[in-house]
Amino acid sequence: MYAQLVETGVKRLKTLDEMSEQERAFQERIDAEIKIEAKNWMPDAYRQTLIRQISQHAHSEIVGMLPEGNWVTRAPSLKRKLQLMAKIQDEAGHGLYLYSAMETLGADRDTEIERLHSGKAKYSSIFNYPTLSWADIGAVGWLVDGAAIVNQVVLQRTSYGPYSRAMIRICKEESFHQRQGYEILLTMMREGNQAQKDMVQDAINRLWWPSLMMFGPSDEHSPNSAQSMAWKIKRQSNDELRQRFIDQTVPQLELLGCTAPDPELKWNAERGHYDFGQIQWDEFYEVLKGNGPCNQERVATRRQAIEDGAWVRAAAVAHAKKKANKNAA
Ligand code: FAQ
Repeated sequence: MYAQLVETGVKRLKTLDEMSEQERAFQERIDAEIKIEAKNWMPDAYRQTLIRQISQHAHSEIVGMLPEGNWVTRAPSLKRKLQLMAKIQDEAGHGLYLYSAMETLGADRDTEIERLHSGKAKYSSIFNYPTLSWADIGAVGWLVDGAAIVNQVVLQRTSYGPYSRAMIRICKEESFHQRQGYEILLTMMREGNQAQKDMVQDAINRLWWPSLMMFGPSDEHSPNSAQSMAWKIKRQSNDELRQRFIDQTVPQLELLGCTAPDPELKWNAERGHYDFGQIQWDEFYEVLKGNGPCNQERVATRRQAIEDGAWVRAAAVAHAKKKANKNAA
């Protein structure tokens, strides 16, 4: 596996002969499926790759709360409002586990959050699309959480212990999110009027392709994959996971009685997978550059939240200090 990656990797990887003794011992530990823990020696590039991926992942969870928060005040019933609020709170919790996992690598949370607020740090492209109708909340749960789960189930086996353990906990909660989203859409399709059914199809039309983009660029254009696979940070490639997501989602789409906005989507019996059309990678890279429909709004909202919450943080610190002084006295 490693030798093959050395041959085909987008970035050339070091061969075992080119590695230092420490690097070789590290790679052997990875190959033996022994988790790397915070106190273990690790190559600086491994540490930096994890800080990059985990911080982007944490930012995605936190920014991902915003398109859903848009519908809390307009949820169609008390039950739906409670479900949505619980889901959004779960996403906040996921962000916190992930920032904590990132901190075990020596990264500073405030610095990374500042990078998000200055527009330098990435977060998942999907959250730069708007949620225009209630059906979008169903589609986000079904498609966006569905794609996140396919990616995260594999990350439970990632080589870095704290990230892997955070993923195990997160995956348990994500499956509830996906089901509540699908149930919203199923209810609209089975019990709704024509306008509500049209809303579901419209939400799928807009969110289908951006959900497929969540898995990242195709393997031959993914600069980080070869090294991340060799270090077993990533266990399956972007394209493999995208295909798995499509294969498991199309039957659910059919059960809804809806279609995907992809005329080339069809079962290929020979491959045992669905074939699908060309992803618009220009759009993906534009969103990454900050030019998606909601990039500016998302970052501005996060910045405002930090400013608005300053007094709460100050009060919490003052309270903690007072308590510590009292205990010391
Ligand atoms: N959006 O070489 P690769 C969720 C960047 S959680 C933005 O393939 P890599 C829960 C990539 O960072 C969703 N940027 O990179 C929820 C890299 O940039 P850099 C988040 C993207 O890291 C649901 C460059 O492109 N999940 O949804 C994207 O090996 C509902 C080259 O790409 C995770 O973060 C993208 N879609 O593979 C919350 C999972 N794709 O830093 C609320 C963990 C790629 O070199 C509501 N992350 N880029 O400048 C991963 O598995 C990986 O980081 C990938 C990308 C697969 C996302």
